[in-house]
Amino acid sequence: MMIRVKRANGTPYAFPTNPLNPQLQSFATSGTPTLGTAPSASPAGKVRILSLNEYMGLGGPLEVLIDLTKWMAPITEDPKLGATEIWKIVNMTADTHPIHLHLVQFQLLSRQAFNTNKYGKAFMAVNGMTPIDGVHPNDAGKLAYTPVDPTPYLQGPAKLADANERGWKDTLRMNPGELTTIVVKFATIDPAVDTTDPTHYPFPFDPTIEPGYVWHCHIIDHEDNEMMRPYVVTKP
Ligand SMILES: [Cu+2]
Repeated sequence: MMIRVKRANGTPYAFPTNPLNPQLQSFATSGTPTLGTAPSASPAGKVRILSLNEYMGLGGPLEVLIDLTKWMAPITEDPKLGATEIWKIVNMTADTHPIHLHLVQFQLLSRQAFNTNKYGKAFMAVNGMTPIDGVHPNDAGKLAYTPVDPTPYLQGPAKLADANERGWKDTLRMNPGELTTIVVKFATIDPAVDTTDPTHYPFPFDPTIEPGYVWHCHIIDHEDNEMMRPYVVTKP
């Protein structure tokens, strides 16, 4: 469903522009956001390869995890304030997960299927099968998650966003057997914030202070069963 908000006098509402987020401007003029495909702007942002995992026991799944990593393990996502990052999230589980990032809004770039068997084997070869807690080596002798690039395992064409998900999102469904790629700028999308003022944060507050933020699956049984990770925004 599309909702169009008009002024009281009936004339269309003109979106204000935001120098930090030109996508918002293109959304206003074209009705559809035009997304960049590479990190841009200063400071340079990272491309991160992340994963959604199910830890299986003899009787079925025991835990769902992000990066095969438990909630209490040290922080692995540390974007710089104001940076644009690409997050490639590989869903290795059998379920769709509504993934939610605190603090920011983001946009969907694409979804693409991957060979789950072959990718799973490559992933397990370097990360093992048991959760990583950052303290005790898991069955691959690891204390930290090692990203495995899904590119060699992709299948079929990349799919663009559905019509109902072409705006700013704070939660997005990530389907099983698919790589979901999002673009996220660690800045506000609120055009009322004067982001050209050098004394101003890209937010009306300082998001780099402790304890930081989280990103997680929004299914309550999943988020309460470790499908959640802390992240921090660092000073550029
Ligand atoms: Cu979930």
